[in-house]
Amino acid sequence: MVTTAAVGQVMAAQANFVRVKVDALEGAASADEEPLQRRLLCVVRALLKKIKQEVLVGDRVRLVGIDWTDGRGMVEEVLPRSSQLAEPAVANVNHVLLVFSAALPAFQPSPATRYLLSAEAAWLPVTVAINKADLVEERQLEAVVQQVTSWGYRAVPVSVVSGAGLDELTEVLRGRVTVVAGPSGAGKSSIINALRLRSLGLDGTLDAMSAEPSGAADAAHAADATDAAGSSGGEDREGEAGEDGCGGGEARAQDGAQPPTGAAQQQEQHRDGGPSSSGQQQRRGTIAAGQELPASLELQAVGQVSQRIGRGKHTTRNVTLLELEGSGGLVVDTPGFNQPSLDFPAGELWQHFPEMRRLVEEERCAFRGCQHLAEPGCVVREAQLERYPLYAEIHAELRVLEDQAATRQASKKRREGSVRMKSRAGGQQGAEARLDSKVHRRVSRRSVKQRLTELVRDVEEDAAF
Ligand SMILES: Nc1nc2c(ncn2[C@@H]2O[C@H](COP(=O)(O)OP(=O)(O)OP(=O)(O)O)[C@@H](O)[C@H]2O)c(=O)[nH]1
Ligand SMILES: [Mg+2]
Repeated sequence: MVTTAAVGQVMAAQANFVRVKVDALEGAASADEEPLQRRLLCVVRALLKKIKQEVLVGDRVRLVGIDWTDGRGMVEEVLPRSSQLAEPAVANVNHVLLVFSAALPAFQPSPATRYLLSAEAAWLPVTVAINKADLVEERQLEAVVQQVTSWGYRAVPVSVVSGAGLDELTEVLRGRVTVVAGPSGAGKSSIINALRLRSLGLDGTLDAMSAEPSGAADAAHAADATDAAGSSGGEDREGEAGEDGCGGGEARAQDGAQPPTGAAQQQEQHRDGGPSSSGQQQRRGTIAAGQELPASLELQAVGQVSQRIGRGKHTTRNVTLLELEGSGGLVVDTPGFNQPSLDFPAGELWQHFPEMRRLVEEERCAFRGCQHLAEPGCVVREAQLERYPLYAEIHAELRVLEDQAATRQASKKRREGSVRMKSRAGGQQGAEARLDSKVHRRVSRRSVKQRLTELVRDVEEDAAF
């Protein structure tokens, strides 16, 4: 019997396709099939789209209509999620690894705090990696690690050049589904590549991959040259090649790494320019020097840090779920952005500062619902925490946003009023109460009929798949 239904996890998503790794079958497989661990290129059932059921990277899904020969299938159902992040949009994550660099770009408490807050707002455990340890003096590195530790986080110093900290990170990520986030250029993709190669018993340091580390003299040169060329107004498209993760090929090199060539050489790749890209762009890839890479291994693209603006160039463009062999861990590489947006109530802010949370949990703040701002005798306010001024600043920002939202809402209500005029027969105008949209209004028979017709068509389309 040939298996045509299975369960799997969405590893990558783009446009109308998702790439699903199969991990359980419904029914028996035929002897000549090896469906487990297969990656299938899948469409999403039209009915799911109709009910606005999004299919996210990380989702566990039920597949039907599987064609093992062509490697295709259809997502019929999204299984219940244990968590869902909005930015990046990923499901079933249970840990966040925030990557900052000690230098290039330099570690700065204020932007770092905003990244930490946006991770905290997802109510997930957070670990911090301080990357590029090779670029700073031991003393300087220790100071940053101490600072982050004093905020209440586990901080792991890492260098993808020397390999320091990679074993510790492997342990931190073991058995977890981790989203890796942080500023562009901090080295998220480099760390992920290094960990994945390490998990296969290969050398994943930048040297071995022949990628140029930040701070390398020729890297500065290359970055300057790119900047000087004015690469489409600072919008560097490096590293986009092959990032869709949905190409359907089992053994496709994703972000620069190629199937084994055995040679430590730079490789150029090309990609058709998308609508926003100005024609074809070339980019530098990474190749594991003299190492036998499994043909199915897809490494992430690694970009340069701009010497001019001191930031990364947003090399990673898509959210992708990647496996760490042996440790059972899954990691999600994400595009770095410059400043994460904070979108939660000001009253919740203190809970996203672990050092404040600890003080309150130890019942050292006597006031219920205390905002730790103006309340006299509040121990949190008087504890002289290093990040307290940042807390006050961000609290004020969130309050302004809340006030603006409330004003907008009130003026919308005022504008609309509670009565509306309606034309009656004979050109008469009459007043009637304005109902809250879509609350009291009855759906017209025509729309019901139209919806049913569309539904029948979708069901027929799915059945024909
Ligand atoms: N010196 C040094 N350079 C590093 C290290 N890790 C990464 N780099 C370099 O930092 C630059 C940016 O690395 P990426 O891995 O592309 O950074 P990213 O965080 O994924 O960036 P985005 O995808 O743009 O968000 C590259 O030139 C890497 O070679 C490190 O530990 N030491
Ligand atoms: Mg990246």
